[in-house]
Amino acid sequence: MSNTALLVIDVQNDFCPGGALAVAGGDQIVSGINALMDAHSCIVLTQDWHPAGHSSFASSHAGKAPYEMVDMPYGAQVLWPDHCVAGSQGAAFHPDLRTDAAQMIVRKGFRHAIDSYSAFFENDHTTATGLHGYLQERGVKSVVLTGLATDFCVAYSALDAARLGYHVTLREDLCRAIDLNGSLAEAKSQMQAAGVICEGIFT
Ligand code: VGL
Ligand code: ZN
Repeated sequence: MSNTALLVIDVQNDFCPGGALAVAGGDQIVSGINALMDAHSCIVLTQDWHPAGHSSFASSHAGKAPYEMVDMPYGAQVLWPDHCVAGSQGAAFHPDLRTDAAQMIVRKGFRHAIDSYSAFFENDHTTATGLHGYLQERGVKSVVLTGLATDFCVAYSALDAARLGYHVTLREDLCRAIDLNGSLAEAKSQMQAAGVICEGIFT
């Protein structure tokens, strides 16, 4: 539909098997996302895009290990293995993703001191990426979400999209999750409460 955008979140090498922050089965969604592109006239890709030494990396915090938490000025932050360093092979899209079909690529997480899971706002929930303005100017009213990871960047994007007033559909079969300490169940209940429609239940 012409007022619907397909958002493909972070289908990058580092989130696929063999990558620095590999999501189980992350590569299995690529062909389905490629096929779904044929049904959309507005296609946006996002790319997690961190400077070396980013504050979300455990390696930037003395004595901290990946998956531990720290308090940042904007709230609690999970510490991750170094991943998606701008310009690296790990930050590149999965080689089979049809990047040619996308009209817009949003890079996020490029400020040293703040992480950005959502395609719309950084983790302070205030600093905009510019995607909302782009979608508004293209007359988009609905978004369909796919990509990695269901319980972090996809969920944060879905929740922000709902808050901004878009009709939001999550293609759960075209997403894969990290599932850290119950984060998938938590993300799903938050998305359901926000009115996000979940389609293509993945079992
Ligand atoms: C993501 C953790 C850190 C994601 C990005 O794409 O879900 N997760 N950076
Ligand atoms: Zn990241």
